Amino acid sequence: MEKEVVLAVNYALNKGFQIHPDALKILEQVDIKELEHIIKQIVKEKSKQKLFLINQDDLEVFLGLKDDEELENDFRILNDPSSKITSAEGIDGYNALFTSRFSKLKKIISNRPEAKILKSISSVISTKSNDDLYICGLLSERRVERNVTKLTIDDPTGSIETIVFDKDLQKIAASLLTDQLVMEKISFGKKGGFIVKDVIIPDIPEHAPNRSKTEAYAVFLSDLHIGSMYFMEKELNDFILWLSSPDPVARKIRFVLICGDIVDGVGIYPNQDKELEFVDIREQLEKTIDLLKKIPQHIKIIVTPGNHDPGRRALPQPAIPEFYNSDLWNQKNISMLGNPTMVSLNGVKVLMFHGQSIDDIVRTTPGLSYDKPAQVMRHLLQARHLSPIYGSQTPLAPENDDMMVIDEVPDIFHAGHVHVVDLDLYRGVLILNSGAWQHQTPFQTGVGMTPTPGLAVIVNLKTFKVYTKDFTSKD
Ligand code: D5M
Ligand code: FE
Ligand code: ZN
Repeated sequence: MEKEVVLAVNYALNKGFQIHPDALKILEQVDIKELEHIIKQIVKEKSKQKLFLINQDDLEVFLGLKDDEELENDFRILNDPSSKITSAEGIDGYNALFTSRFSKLKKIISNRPEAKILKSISSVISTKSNDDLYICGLLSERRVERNVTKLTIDDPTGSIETIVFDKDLQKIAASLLTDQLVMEKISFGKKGGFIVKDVIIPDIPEHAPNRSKTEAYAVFLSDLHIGSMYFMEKELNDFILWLSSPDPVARKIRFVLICGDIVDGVGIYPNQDKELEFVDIREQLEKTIDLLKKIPQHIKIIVTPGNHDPGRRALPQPAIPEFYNSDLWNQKNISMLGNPTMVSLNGVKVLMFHGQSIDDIVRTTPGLSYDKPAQVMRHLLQARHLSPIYGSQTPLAPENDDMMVIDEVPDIFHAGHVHVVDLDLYRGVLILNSGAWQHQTPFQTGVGMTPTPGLAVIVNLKTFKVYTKDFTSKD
């Protein structure tokens, strides 16, 4: 018997305990660095219970070798665009999309008292009044000229240019995202023009999140980029092996969420083939399923697409088509869903969105940056829209229904895309960006983007406590 095992056994014996021979067999297999801690904890717990025999069960429960069957793993799909995608065409399609966006967001803002006295833009333009008026519309343009900010907003009746003089209101105006819904309190200027006296956005109310009744954990991942030369296979594999280990946290994991850029794809950017280990999309997906199959069956895996995955590029995206890899679709514990999607994990509502729009927003909104994606996500919650800016880099499909509107406030808002782990809590909603499993690419080095790859973001669904576990080797 190893010296450490003898010491542990003597410790228990000196405290008046007996150790069952089956328990001893397990003790002999435990990592010797952990032994002292484990035996002390078990002695402490069992002393409280006045039970002075340490048996196999005690050790299995303590080491998490025995799964806690009480842990719930209730999974539901609350909203998946995959089956709703219609692809309306051309100008008519975009008119329909924006009409849908306007009416859905107007409904969201209608719980504000001011919404009861909203005037249409055409009626405001054609009348003159000394009273303050309220209007609302989608922000089509923001211009900063000398000391003023000009906001142009559109509703289905017309378009109006409004002027912001007030310094504080100009700061709010600077944080607005193009094509988001804005409500304005305006007055008629003495020299003409419409002066903005207040800016109101849809926003989310203070939110009391749903919690899991039992201490089940979920792991949040994204941007694996399988197939890329920079994919961190060793680190992701270590993470997957850890899921089957006796680590007490690993034993409680019931869900793994993968929020887009599962594979690196083919033909996504110029000369991508020079940076690919697998140049065939099917090979990339085969590699993916080989890895995912190593995750224990009692863990539910949710896979949603990003801009590198096969299928439609424009938002909303349907699930990665079965056509490319039927194995991914045939696993009992894998759910293939679209982007964005809302799922319920033991009652906790998680909104998953890859995060393509973050690029456009960082580029056009002062004060936001790639190293703080959670702040950008906060703006999306405030705008109640996942991808407001139209006509920039993020392609939006001309759907009749704007599925990118955040109708329902989630408990957890999960995105990826920018390869940086970041967390925030906004009005009770846990915002998290799950980083990546790809080393910094030459493109990212060139533009000065510093990713934080190889971190698993783990959330206790009962307490909402967040852990990040680093799988990058330090040697
Ligand atoms: O994107 C990862 C991040 O890097 C995301 O913020 C976009 C940016 N990125 C990566 N490649 C490009 C190119 N070619 N142009 C502009 N921005 C880029 P990912 O979706 O993982 O590629
Ligand atoms: Fe990515
Ligand atoms: Zn991406």
